[in-house]
Amino acid sequence: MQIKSFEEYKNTYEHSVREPEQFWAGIAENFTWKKKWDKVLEWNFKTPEIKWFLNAKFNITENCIDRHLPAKANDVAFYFEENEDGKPNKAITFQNLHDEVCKLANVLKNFGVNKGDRVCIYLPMVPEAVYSLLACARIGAVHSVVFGGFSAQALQDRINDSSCKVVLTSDGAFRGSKKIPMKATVDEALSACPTIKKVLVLKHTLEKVNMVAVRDHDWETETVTQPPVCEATSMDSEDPLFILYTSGSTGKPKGVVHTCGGYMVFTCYSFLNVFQYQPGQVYWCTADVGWVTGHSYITYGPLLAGATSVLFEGVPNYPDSGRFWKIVDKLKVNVFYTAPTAIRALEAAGLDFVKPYDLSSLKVLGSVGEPINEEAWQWYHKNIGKEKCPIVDTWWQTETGGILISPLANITSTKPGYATLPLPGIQPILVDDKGKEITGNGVEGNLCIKFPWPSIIRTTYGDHERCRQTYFTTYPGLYFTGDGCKRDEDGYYRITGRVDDVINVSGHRIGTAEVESAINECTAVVESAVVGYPHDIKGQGIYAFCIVPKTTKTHEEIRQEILNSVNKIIGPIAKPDKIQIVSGLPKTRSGKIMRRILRKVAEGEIHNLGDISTLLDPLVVEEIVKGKI
Ligand code: 7RM
Repeated sequence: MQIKSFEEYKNTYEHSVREPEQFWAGIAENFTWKKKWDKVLEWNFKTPEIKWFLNAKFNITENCIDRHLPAKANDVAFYFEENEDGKPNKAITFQNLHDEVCKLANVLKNFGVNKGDRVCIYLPMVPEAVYSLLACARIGAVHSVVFGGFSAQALQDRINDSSCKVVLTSDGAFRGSKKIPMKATVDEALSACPTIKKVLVLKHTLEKVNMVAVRDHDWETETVTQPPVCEATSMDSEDPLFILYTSGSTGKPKGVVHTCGGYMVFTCYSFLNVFQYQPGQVYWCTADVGWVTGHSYITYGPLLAGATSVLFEGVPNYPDSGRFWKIVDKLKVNVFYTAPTAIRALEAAGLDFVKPYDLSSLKVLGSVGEPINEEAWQWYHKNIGKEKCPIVDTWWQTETGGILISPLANITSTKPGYATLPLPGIQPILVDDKGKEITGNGVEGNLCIKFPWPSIIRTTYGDHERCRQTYFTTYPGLYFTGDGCKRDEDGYYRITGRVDDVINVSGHRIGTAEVESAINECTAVVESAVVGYPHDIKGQGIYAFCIVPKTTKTHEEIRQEILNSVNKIIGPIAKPDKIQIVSGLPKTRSGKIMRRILRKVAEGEIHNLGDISTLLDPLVVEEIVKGKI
């Protein structure tokens, strides 16, 4: 499955476009199927309906675990590095992983979880989080992981949207020097989640928690008594594997649905090729399982490839900003995959945190989540990779399931800021705002993909029309990514950022509409408009313009109310960095907020606001510019 040279990449790519079905069937041959497919692909981007490896039967966990046991039962699947530095290392072998996943799968079965049922996972970055995803997959339950930084309200919305039956959680989470409650948040969420029957609670921070009789159960007590075997449920290729909620430009987050077969084939193939992982190497992706990167490149991709990974519970700057490099040195990490926001934060902390550690084990560096600026790229290349490690700048989305555009390590020559070239099977196309294809090189446009790949989104949970509307109607016949993109003279792709109302804060996608609706819940605020602005560390920060009528409250009191409301409705990750109180917003005569103007103000481009003549009241712009924070 691994491409070995640029020549081979070009030939493989050409083959994958000419004969996609034959190409992907060849890749799919590398997995263990109980029954092979009758047909490789059926697709229609209009409805949309996309099916890969039709009627094939298998279970992804047998491919992640059981398949490796004869040769590597005692090889390490995960090194677990705790939040607290200096704890003895926990090494989890493939056999251990098998046993823990089976025990947990048995608990889920005893809880009445059946194939197709939804299970919500709300856990910190502990091995049990990985066990949870796999235990669901083992019995055909659909996991819906909710990132631990989301609030009770956000958790409740997600549980109810997909009517989950069970929640897997812990007493709390460590975050640097702090302990964060999780069970208490679950309790609050469950005050209005009628479909939840059982809650399994892991003891982790050892904070006292409230256990509701009949509903809540202790993790350890339930799992220890289970046999370490559990037959893997036979799944159809197109049975759902998981739901993962993600933000878009409008409305509430939508549940992106991925299915078993195509997702398995693509995450494994992309993992092996992008990182050029070699047997025996140690791979570390610093993402959280709450995001798609943690699904595809901590859990499924590496395990399918039989890789040894690092699982890290902590944060980059605790106990100090050398933590990542200390772990790289200690575990002799060969492949390191992180986000630009972390790189920028560690760059700002200074080289004194890098110098004490031996980073010579590193062979490949990766970046994901947002555009990487040239300065961060160079710092990473020079100070971490010592100018000998390629940087794979991997572009992809929750909806794409896996990496679509990226260099293949040591095969594709890299360029700072460029995701470079599409993986085999990926057919990107740039279109103008009217949907006309922009051909040739040295051009820029909206990034679309014109042919399905195995791990493309299948639907948005419970609302197929929303999936169609969001991704397949803007440019009929194409999957629209929501990203702007350049194709340079060499045909290399450079993703420039979202062209819709989505803000990317530290690699986390946040919809402006969601933040606005949370702000508008404050009684003091009558209307708000939220835009992104360039932020040195986070990539983008959140700037909120809020209309507050005459009040006796101070600005600081109102600011606190707004922050509390966002924290409560979405979570701390969506808190605005800047809040400006205004008496009006720039609107067109038809009442549409002109975000273009607000974006410019937030960026500090106050002298070049463009045409404001169509505004209902051009004077509000003057006031907004004067009040800029
Ligand atoms: C994997 C992930 C997706 C959005 C996507 C882009 C941005 C991600 C890159 C990137 C430039 C990259 N999934 N994005 N990777 N932009 N270069 N290498 O992040 O669903 O959470 O976000 O993130 O805007 O549309 S995601």
